[in-house]
Amino acid sequence: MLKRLIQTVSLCCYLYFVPAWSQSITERFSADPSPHYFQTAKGGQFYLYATDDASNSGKYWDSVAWRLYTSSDMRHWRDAGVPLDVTVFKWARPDAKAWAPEAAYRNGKYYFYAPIGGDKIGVAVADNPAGPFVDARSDALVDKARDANAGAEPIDPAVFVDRDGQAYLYFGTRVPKVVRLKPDMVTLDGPILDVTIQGWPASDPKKKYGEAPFLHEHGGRYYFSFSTGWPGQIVYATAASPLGPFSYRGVVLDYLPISTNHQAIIEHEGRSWLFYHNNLLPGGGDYRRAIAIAPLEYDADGAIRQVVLSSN
Ligand code: FUB
Repeated sequence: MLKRLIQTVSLCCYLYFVPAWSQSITERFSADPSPHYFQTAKGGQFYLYATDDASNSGKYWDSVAWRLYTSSDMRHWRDAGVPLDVTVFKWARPDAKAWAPEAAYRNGKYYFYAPIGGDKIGVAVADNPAGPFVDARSDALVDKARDANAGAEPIDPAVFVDRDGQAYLYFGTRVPKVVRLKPDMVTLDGPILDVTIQGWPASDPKKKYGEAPFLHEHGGRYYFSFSTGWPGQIVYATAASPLGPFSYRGVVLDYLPISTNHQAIIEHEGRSWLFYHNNLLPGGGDYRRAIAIAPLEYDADGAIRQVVLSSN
């Protein structure tokens, strides 16, 4: 009881004194956060890859470049510019839309998973998390026209590397997909599978998978979070394996007044954080989104406590 009271008070103080954390990270419109803590020869820091809403038309998510932000403390973020754009992939149209990115580290290399044009996912590689990135293949890693069971819209890649070294790629709208990656991180290993989620609350027909799959592990459980659609509530399910089957558990973040949402969850130095996007920057809206961060907490039974925001 005392522990819970101390946690609640410290969280309230935290939110009161650092309101910007639950608002917008930067002054630039960006969305679909992919946050990572990477250790390089220069030391460790956070790298946040994003869809760049500041360079889209304002009428659609039609930017052709991704954006990178860095931070040593998650409070102060530096705009580190464009880590890559779609022209890195010679097989892609130069005007193809660049959507929700993902990054991963393995064996001294940094990998960037790039959904392009709504029907392909490319993968680029670099020696440094800020780039320069080059195409790691000569074709797409996932291609709707080529790969069986890639789904109607292979977008929103999310990579999870398990403790045993096995890497998994999650992606897709409307039907969540998962496929193993080979240790090279740039080759699919086996068939693309549907992710199974059981136990949806029958009372709520809006509870269905939409987009933004994300997998993390906590306390030996695998948490599969995602957006329910357009607009999207961020919900989660858990399983004993990264491949599922997952059981629906509850809401992480309720609907915000914006057409999409897209989350990521990271743990650093014993604390957990939810990254998402909102419309709170001046001039913000469905195509002018802004990334925000909020503390994330678990109950003793592993349930995620719903994040309740003071605004939006
Ligand atoms: O940024 C374009 C799309 O909006 C992303 O792929 C989805 O996750 C949604 O946030």
